[in-house]
Amino acid sequence: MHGVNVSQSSSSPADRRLSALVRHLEGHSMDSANHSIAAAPTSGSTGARISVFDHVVRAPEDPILGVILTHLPCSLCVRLSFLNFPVVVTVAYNKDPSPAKLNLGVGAYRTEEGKPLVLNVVRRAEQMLVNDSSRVKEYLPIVGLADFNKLSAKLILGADRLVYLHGTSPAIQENRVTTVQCLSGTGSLRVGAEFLARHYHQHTIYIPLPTWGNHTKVFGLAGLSVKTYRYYDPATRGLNFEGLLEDLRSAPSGAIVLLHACAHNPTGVDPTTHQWEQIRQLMRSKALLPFFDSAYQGFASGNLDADAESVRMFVRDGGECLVAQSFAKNMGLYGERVGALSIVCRTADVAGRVESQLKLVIRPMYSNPPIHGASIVSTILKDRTMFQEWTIELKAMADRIISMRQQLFDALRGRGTPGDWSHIIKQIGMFTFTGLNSEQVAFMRKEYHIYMTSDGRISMAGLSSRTVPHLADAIHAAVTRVA
Ligand code: PLA
Repeated sequence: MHGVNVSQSSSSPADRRLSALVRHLEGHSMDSANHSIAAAPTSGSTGARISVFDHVVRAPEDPILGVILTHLPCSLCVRLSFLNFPVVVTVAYNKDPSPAKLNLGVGAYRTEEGKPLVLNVVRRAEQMLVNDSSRVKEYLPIVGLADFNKLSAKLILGADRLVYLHGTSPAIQENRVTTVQCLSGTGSLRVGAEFLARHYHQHTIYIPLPTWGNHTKVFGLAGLSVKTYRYYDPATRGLNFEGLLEDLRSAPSGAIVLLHACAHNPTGVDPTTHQWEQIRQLMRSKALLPFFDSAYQGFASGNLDADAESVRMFVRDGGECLVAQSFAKNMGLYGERVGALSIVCRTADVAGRVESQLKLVIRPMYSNPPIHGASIVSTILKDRTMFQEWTIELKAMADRIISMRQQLFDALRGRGTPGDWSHIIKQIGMFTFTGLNSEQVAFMRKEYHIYMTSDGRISMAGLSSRTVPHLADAIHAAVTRVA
């Protein structure tokens, strides 16, 4: 509270309203006796009009999945963006009647026709599941579907060369990995975070600056203390490698470090193999614990092995790490919420004990995970033909995104748009971190009906050859007309 302490008994009604408004804006609950929630009856029969939830303040919308807040006064916008809540969000796009509207906010793959895509191999797997009359809908074990867990670990940890999940990581062969099925990437991060908060001696986690907005909340709510390490350099629109090394060097020994396995969100900037190796050496020398977030395996380069290489480097050295995996993007299973948390340990005995404790995290949280998505994934991963079919469809999605980068870059060059736009083709994965500022983003929304997050991130997966010219026109206008 910023010195606001207006007594209810001695203040005027105007003072009291002001006080209530301040409390509302600052998210504090009503605390005066007159508004005691305990005194408010829950039954409607007494005629009471005060809800027991009257003190609940409206929460800000999610910057990526939420609804746009067009009515916010500018002063509040400034305050919210200062607090790291980008106020421009994407789903309000649905309310926009313009036929030219374009949603480049959320990272969800769209076809050249702008339609969501269900992979053929996924449809086929679902058909097989439907036709299999032996399938039942009983609860899964707390840790999920055994086949799914085994195959997911192989997919990410793999071996030096992965030919249809053949070569196996030594960590898997030695039984040192425990894998539990979780609710997509987010759920895997959350379960891992809860486990670390209970059982790991260091409670500080370093996350890159910037990073996916939900990281701060997932780790903070689990009880970890969240700090950042330098990652992106706006001047070069590339990696601030020296800053990154310096920050990790000065982190306390044993601290947890969140690393994006590939296709860093939102910047699209990844370390090179050589830089990864330097990061690995530094982290191992300081006993920093790697926690990989792998939300885009196969989506970045079109190659599942190449996109897992950073993780495998850390597993090959025999050290420990955590990996959160998501099948939302690479199998297009966004709404199935299917993912896995693997914890690579030193010995099989430790892995067994870790798994027993993961069960204690999961059981009171959601008891056990859902069966359908995991069944689709394991059906595909355990069949050689289906696996290969998947890799082909996955590569086609990645290639389309890469070609959108080239087309957008060419369109801006063609228009003579001021600035160096080569970062569009250099960045990797689903997003381009354009470098457009929040005023330019707002301008593009208002004048061109193009929606993106207010940090200037655009989802390349939402673009098509048909919409590139519209986006290029908008960027050109924004850069030339809005400072
Ligand atoms: N980690 C990173 C780095 C992500 O970008 C996302 C999703 C997740 C984890 C979580 O994915 P999942 O739980 O759906 O498996 N980021 C999206 C969607 C694509 C979102 O914000 O939820 C994004 O638009 O940034």
